[in-house]
Amino acid sequence: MNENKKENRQEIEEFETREWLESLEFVLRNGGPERVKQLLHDLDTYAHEAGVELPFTANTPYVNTIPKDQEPKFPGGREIERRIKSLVRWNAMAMVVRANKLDPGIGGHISTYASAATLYEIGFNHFFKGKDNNNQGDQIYFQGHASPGIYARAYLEGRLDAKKLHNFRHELAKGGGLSSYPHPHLMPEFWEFPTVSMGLGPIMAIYQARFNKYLENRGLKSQSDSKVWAFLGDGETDEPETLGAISLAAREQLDNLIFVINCNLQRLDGPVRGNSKIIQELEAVFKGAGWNVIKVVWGSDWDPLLEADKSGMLTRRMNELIDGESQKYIVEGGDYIREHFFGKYPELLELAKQHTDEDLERMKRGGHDPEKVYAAYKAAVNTKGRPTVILAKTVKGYGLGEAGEGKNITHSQKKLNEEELKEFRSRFGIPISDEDVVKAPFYKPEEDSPEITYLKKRRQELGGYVPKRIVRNQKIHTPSEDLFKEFYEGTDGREVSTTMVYVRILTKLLKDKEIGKLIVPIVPDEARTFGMEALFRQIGIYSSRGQLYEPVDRDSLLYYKEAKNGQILEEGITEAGSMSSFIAAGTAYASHGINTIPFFTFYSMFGFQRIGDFAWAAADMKCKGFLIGGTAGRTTLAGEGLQHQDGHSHVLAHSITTVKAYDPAFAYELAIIIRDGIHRMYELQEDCYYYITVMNENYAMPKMPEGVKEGVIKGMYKYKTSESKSKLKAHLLGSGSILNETLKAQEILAKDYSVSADVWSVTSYKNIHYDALEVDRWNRLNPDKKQKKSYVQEVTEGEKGVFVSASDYTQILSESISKWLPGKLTSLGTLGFGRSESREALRDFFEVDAKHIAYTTLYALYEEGKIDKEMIKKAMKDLKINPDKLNPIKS
Ligand SMILES: Cc1ncc(C[n+]2csc(CCOP(=O)(O)OP(=O)(O)O)c2C)c(N)n1
Ligand SMILES: [Mg+2]
Repeated sequence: MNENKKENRQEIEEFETREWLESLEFVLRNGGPERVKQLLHDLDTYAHEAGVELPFTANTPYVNTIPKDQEPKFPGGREIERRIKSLVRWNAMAMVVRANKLDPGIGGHISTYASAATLYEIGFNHFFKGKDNNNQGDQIYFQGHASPGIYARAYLEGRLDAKKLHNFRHELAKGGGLSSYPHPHLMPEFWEFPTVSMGLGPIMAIYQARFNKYLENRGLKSQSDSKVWAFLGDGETDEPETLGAISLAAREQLDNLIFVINCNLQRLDGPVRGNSKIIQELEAVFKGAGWNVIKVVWGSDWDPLLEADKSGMLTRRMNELIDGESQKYIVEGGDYIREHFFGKYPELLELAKQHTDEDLERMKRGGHDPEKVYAAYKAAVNTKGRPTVILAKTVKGYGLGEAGEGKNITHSQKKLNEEELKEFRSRFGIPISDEDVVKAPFYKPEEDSPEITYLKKRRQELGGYVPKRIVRNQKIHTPSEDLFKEFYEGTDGREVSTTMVYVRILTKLLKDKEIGKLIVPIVPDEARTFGMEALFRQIGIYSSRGQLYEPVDRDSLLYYKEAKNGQILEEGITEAGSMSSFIAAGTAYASHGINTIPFFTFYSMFGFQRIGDFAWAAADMKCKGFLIGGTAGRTTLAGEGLQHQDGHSHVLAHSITTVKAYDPAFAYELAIIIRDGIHRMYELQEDCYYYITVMNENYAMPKMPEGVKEGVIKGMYKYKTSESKSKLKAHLLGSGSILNETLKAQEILAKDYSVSADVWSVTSYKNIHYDALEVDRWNRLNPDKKQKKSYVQEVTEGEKGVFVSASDYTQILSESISKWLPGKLTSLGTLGFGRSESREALRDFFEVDAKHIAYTTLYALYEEGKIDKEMIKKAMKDLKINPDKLNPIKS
């Protein structure tokens, strides 16, 4: 094609495009959006039939979803809200800068909030509902790194004083400080949801919104128009947890859920998607999942340009833009924008002619424009039948200017020099003198100033301040001992597993008049593994749609029953999702004043190991309930091998101070622990949750001996004193089903080696260890007072002989209590990788079976000089201990 022809062609195409667009505009004006949709659909079909395939795209153009003419009228005072926002910005910045001046390296974040200020302020002034007057209120997951802005607002509201702000990140200072991020554990009257481990907030918000509907559908809570808001970073969407459950939110039609993604295009190290566009990527993902997507890309100053753009070139240029370029425009300024953005096409240069470079530089992104953000929120709260995500384009470090606006270092910026402070002050019009500005003082106008009056009034009208954690549940009565009696009686020789006992306890609790309806059984597709399938029919599986099909097993007694008021949360294969439900149910006592009691039952290896970060967040949130680790124990779960056999979840649970962890052996122990758990958490209102491992080995459950309840709860008690009166004395500590191995060892030792060994059941090394640490500490700090004894010291006082422990968990658990025992402890456990093998072979391999326990006891006595070498050698032979066997720790 020669140059002339090419130009000609181009002209024709431009003319053609213009004509088509004008026709479309005509149709839109006369026939409305529905007619346009129909026409485009027909065109698509026609093109398809003519062999023209349109590439699949879930994207709309890179412009605002809500066109200018559909924006609602902004009901607020633009100017006063801008002034309030500036004050919050200043104080948030000052808080971080001061903290770092005082204590370099203490950290803090300016840039996240700086980018999100408008997103929050529109929420605070117009949408977020509080819980005053017993309103249900909204549940708001604030982005963790934006906490300085949330504190700064609470300061203006008069909820936090300057001293508290001064002690941001100095929580141990006199009078207390402010926690770095949202932590209910540290600020229980302020924060509700811990969000700073990225990805946890969004998925917890999804399951929270679903749980709210569950409560409504089950009649436990009245219907409300409360919303769950989750504010998150664009970089945060890389976390698998963030996007991992979004299809559930759409499937469940969670129109009570709103995600606001602050697309400042940057994460910590640099751009989120320098080479493409994060907003477009997320639009496609959320749309594909069935969400209502609202893009807020451009501020109002772009509207006249878009309107004047008859050729569609501006939209085309916007579509071409990539995030790396957008970021560069912020740093470079107006002339650069003119040259590189508008300069690409002569039409656009022409379009921008009316604007000075300063104008171009000042043209806002959508997320900084209150009217655009208001329009998006308004549309979101009115959306029915699906969740909404708002993708708001912002600038990281907005307003920091040279100090870090849009720069790659901005995330970690926490110091501003004098010039930068002055610039910030002037830009946001804070009345602080040049002289004072270097000290970055906090600034709050008088109580009766228009700003404070406006802000307080708005919050009053919206139901009070947020965030605010309010606990408003009533305590419940622990079910009576009658319910548990059958478990104290034993099984009369019938062989059952602790898993079966657990399911029976759960079934009985579900039938209890007072608490039955409050129980929330949660399973990630493992109900049949644990023998819980009878519950399907009995209490139903929750489904917001009921059951629209006839289940294949309808004729059977235990059919798969889904129901709108179903009680079980059958989550499918998602431990993260199930744990999020557990957290929603276990914190409902606070968020809704409803004492739901979750029992989340899972494969123990896929619990703490898989979702440990959630377990930590649950404790931070003061969550209650029972985590039940099923098929537990590295040697008790036979056959499944390395990836399934759990021998360390109790070690992981040990690290969370408020978790009560138990590894019970017998039916009565389990019953005592669960009853005590309900009592502590829901009657005494202690902030803790339980982790209990249950195993699948069947054996006869003994009758509860007299006077053991306290020991079961505290963590250990003597279960069986040896009948032998031999001087060779030993104590065998056993837990879980390995307790049976210690009982067998006790017999071997008495019969064949004249050793008198007492057997202790240890239900919780964690409890014993924590108690001993606490007593030691008290003694250390109170040398003048009468020194105390820890529980383990009390119960073992005066016991002679050696101690040998064995459990299906790693050695470190029992070793944690060794220094408080009156004799030397040798610990047997299951450190190492699991194997696919029989239970018997596994116990031999890990050296936790009866013969290894007996042999180890004899060796310990030999070490003490109580028996001679010959006897040891003979025992080794008789007990068939192979010294050359594989070392489980190294193989
Ligand atoms: C699980 C987890 N990994 C890493 C971090 C450390 N971290 C804190 S903020 C941040 C970047 C956040 O970027 P983005 O989500 O885009 O938020 P922005 O600050 O830009 O709003 C990182 C990596 C964290 N808090 N949590
Ligand atoms: Mg970001």
